[in-house]
Amino acid sequence: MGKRDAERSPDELSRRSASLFSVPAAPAVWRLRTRVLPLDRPVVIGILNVTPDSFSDGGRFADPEAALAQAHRLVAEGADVLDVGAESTRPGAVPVDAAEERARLLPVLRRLAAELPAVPLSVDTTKGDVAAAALDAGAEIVNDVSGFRHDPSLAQICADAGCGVIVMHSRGAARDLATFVHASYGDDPAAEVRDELRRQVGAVEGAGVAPERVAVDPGVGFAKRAAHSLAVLAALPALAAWGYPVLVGVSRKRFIGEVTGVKDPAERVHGTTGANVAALALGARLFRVHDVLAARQALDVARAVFAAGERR
Ligand code: PMM
Repeated sequence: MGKRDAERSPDELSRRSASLFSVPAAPAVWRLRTRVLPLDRPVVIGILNVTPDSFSDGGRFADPEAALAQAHRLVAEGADVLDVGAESTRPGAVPVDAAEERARLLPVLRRLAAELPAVPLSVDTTKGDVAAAALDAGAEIVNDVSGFRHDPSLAQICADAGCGVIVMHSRGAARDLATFVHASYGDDPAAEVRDELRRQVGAVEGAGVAPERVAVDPGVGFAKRAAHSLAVLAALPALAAWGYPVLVGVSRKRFIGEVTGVKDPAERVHGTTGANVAALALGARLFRVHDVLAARQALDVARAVFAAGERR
């Protein structure tokens, strides 16, 4: 049997606690359509919603010029990737048809690809033909909040394009995704989420997407009450152990409002920072956020602390 903690030297104890923060299975890179994203530093993904009705910044960047200005600001603040979405998942949001989604996304994606060529672009869509057009316009990543459940053509399109894919856990149809309609779990919500996500990843890889192009996301707030979101975050090490890069999207979400009592999503930045730093310690490497500057600084400092521990 091992020694009791009281018998360990302070050095031994701090080495052990530093190793709590290193995830052996974390891959070194994530392969995208035309490039490779290093994962040795937390990857900050800036959210660019070109929708009139996103839950926390709805409407502000629907105009392409405003969206471009916001994109430049996010990159100046330290975003490594931009995730551009044109369909809100907000409960009660009006569904957007593919033509409308393309019309909102493509002008912005084309301009971003030309003006910020060093920044990989992700498209947040559940529709195959929207993704195909976005990839043509320069996107490197497809981020599907349905976890490739809604459109059977999407995984094949991604396999053919060789793009990065984000497979997020969710349940139900588009209108229910970010609601509690399907938020019933047994004793171990995180294990249930992993089982379902495993199947979603299996389907994506079955369509021909290479494993090194896959990132996984437990889908914080999607068919999850606050307790479920906290449980899936706490269980991130088991997800990271699969060996795919792990993404979390905690930014300004309702569970943060419930923990902090902050009602206005735009004022949840400090709670978001807490969740992101905790997620980094538990194995996440990709962080989808509205407030890039806060995430960049907090995650870089947290990583520097963990790295100093690992060098000892
Ligand atoms: N959350 C939202 C939208 N897209 N994508 C991924 N991969 N993970 C998320 O958690 C996620 C997402 C909803 O938030 P928003 O309306 O503020 O964009």
